[in-house]
Amino acid sequence: MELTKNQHILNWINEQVALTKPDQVIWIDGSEAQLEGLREEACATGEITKLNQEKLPGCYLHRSDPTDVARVESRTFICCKKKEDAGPTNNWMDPEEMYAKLRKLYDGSMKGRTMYVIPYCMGVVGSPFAKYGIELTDSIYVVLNMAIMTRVGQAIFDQLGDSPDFIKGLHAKANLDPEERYIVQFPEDNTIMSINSGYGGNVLQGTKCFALRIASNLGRQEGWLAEHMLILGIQNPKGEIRYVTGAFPSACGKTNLAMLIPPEGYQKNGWKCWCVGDDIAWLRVGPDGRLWAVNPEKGFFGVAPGTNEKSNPNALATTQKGTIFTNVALNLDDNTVWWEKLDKNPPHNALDWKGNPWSPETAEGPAAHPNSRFTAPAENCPCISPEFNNPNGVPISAIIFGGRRAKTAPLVYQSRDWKHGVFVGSIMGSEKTAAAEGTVGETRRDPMAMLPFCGYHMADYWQHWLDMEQSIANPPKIFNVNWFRTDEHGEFIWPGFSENLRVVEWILKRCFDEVGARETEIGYLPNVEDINLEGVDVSRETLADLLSVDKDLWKEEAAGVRGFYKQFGDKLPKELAQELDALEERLNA
Ligand code: GTP
Ligand code: SPV
Ligand code: MN
Repeated sequence: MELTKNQHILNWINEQVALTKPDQVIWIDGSEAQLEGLREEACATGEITKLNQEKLPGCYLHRSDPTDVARVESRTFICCKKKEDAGPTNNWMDPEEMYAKLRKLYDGSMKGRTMYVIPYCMGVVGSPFAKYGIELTDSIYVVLNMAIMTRVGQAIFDQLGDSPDFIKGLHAKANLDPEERYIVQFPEDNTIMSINSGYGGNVLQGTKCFALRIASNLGRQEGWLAEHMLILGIQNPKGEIRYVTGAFPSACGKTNLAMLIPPEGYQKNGWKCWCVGDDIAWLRVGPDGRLWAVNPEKGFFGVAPGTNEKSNPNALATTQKGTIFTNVALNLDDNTVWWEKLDKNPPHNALDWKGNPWSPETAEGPAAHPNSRFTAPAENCPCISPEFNNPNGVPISAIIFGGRRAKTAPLVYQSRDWKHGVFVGSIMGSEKTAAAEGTVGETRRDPMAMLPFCGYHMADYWQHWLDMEQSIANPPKIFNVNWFRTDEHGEFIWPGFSENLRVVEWILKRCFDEVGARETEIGYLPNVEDINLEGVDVSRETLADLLSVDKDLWKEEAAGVRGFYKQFGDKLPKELAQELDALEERLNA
């Protein structure tokens, strides 16, 4: 039954139905009864498997097609009228040409299938910052995931009333042909179309497609920022809670930092951490001139491998009910899930992520795919912030950029000012992970962790960041961190995870003028004695090493950035060109 009389919505849906020709259309009202019916149906067809309901109540396993296990950047497009507006870092095609190509692929693609109409909201429904979307999909998996990741249901139609102001999304699994896979954003039409995929960020359109690629365009027009950032609240022994955001590339530690549990000594002294978000932040200037962040999502689509009782107990606890696991291993003995580094007891009677028999003795590959994921409700998280549903969000003291760098970047450094901070974000580099297709380990530039998610010209995006300075009377301070420096054996030097709070503590002290720093060529670095090492097995010498700046490596780095900047030509903001010149001058002095 139709859940709205909004003619803009009804007309658009009628067109998509005429194109894709589903056998039936089901409107998602957000009720538990309807979702439960869909879970049963998906279990019956094998699309999902019900897990041990005593150990993992409300949890299910899904295996995606083995050719469809990560975002596909090579098949992701920004289709605006002018190629120039998409910029050199996005794939582009003329919108008319793309629509024509897609129409052929979607034509009749839902014959024999059901179309589900998912009304969803990014942000708190009814709040001034909320944005609405409708995703049409032929995948129950997508419906169930969207119901965890976003606010779904009748309330969205009630809010929309007769308004045409919603993001249109069409998703069809079609035949999952990787050669005909398309993830397409039409920012000028507020439209998203994805086809021939059933995986994560490709198809849960509220997340990367909308809340980053489309929303980054809206933010530019409306004067705010849509960012690939975690949001974390840090409560100190005085009871003050200070908030930071962190932009690290995919699979570089956002979820882990977002759910950090303070080291024991810190806990004893009264430190607590609160998770507001683990992947996406929408940032706006508040009436007080500070930058305020909301998390537009309602759940976590987190990396499973590496998540364990020690590295991220909060994430593990979050996944113990109402969670959908994708591409992890199935332990056949007790019908639970397993992934690499969950514990030291891999199951001996298991199915791997492809559904093939797996045991540690005979294993030829990992049990779980390196980009296997959990989709878990944020409300399950033991450290979810009381501000999670606050429509105004939380005020941000620091913005932290970071990536995986084996050598170059020190553990932490602070930018000299906002402009230099934008420069630091723009030159972010990271070693590639399994979160996207391609060769793992290669270093690539990933400005602000937004390379795959910026929905317009990257140089215009930097200009927008620079312009924001004018409207933020009390801007957050900008930092860069690197948890991933390695020694001569390739082992991580810094223990990371909980211990990262020691670095965040220094960052917050800098924001509130509570600690000094030493000025270096690349920015302000901590004095070695200013990072608390009590209760952690890291010596002052090791810390000094982690905080060292190798000028030769940085000269190479600067040259690499120069090469990277070249592709932006005249569009590169002059402030960033000047920052690069100044960095090189300091290094050569
Ligand atoms: P996306 O969901 O893809 O955006 O990833 P993310 O940025 O949320 O990354 P996540 O927190 O899931 O971490 C990815 C991987 O990095 C996991 O295997 C973690 O165990 C590992 N990791 C996270 N934090 C640290 C750290 O401080 N040190 C080390 N060595 N590894 C870390
Ligand atoms: C990422 O790759 O940054 C993710 C996973 O968070 S996905 O939703 O698939 O983009
Ligand atoms: Mn992400």
